[in-house]
Amino acid sequence: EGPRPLVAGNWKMNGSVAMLKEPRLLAAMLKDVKLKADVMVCPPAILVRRVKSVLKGSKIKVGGQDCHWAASGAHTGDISAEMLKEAGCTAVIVGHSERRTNHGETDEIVNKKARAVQKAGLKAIICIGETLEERKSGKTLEVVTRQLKGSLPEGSTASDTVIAYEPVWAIGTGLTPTTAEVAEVHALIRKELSGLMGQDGAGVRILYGGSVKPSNAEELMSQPNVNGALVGGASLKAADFLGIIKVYA
Ligand code: G2H
Repeated sequence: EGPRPLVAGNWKMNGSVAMLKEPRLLAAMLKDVKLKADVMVCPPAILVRRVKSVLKGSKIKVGGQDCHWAASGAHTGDISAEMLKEAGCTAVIVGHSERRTNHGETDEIVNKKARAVQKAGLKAIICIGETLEERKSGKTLEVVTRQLKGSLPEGSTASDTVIAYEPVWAIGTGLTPTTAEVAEVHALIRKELSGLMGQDGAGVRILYGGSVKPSNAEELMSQPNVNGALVGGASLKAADFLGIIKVYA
């Protein structure tokens, strides 16, 4: 038996006050469901407090999508892990491929952000994953290993760290790796985590992300070392997200 799974919804730059009906609906639908997994939604930072209040009394957790590595200071436009914590977040996604690609975030930057998240007492959901070019040239395992080693702060523990494997070519494209490909990468990540963290490596949740939907969730989530999902598009509608969460009902 592995760690307790986590299904986290990454809204990306989607959402509005009108959309708050979705988490409200989700909370109502999950109210009496006994789940074998934790559930989290990660809305844009400006909606965190409102989502938090909509989810009052529910088990559903709230997370941020990114943060700065500093706790405060002259960083126009940025927000810190401390701020997300104060708003009610218990985790922050760092190093999503959209951050790495669109904002030039390197493993070194992701590492600093993850450390800031952990220092604030939150869980860092660290994203890694290869591009299509890297997959085609047989570099997947090498890239994933390099990103993991570079992005995982020293001293990380099973309780303050979650890894999300998201093949870049599977993000928002409807394409997913085969179950064998997913299992292969997750096994590698588990092995590397054990090398880097010792015993604690076995307790780290390794999520799969990239075009997870109700129709493929069961199969993907049943692979060894897959301890939940990071869900983008399919987390925006309560009914779709529920269809994925139900794997753990
Ligand atoms: C991958 C995922 C969520 P989607 O980025 O992080 O998005 O499920 O839309 O592919």
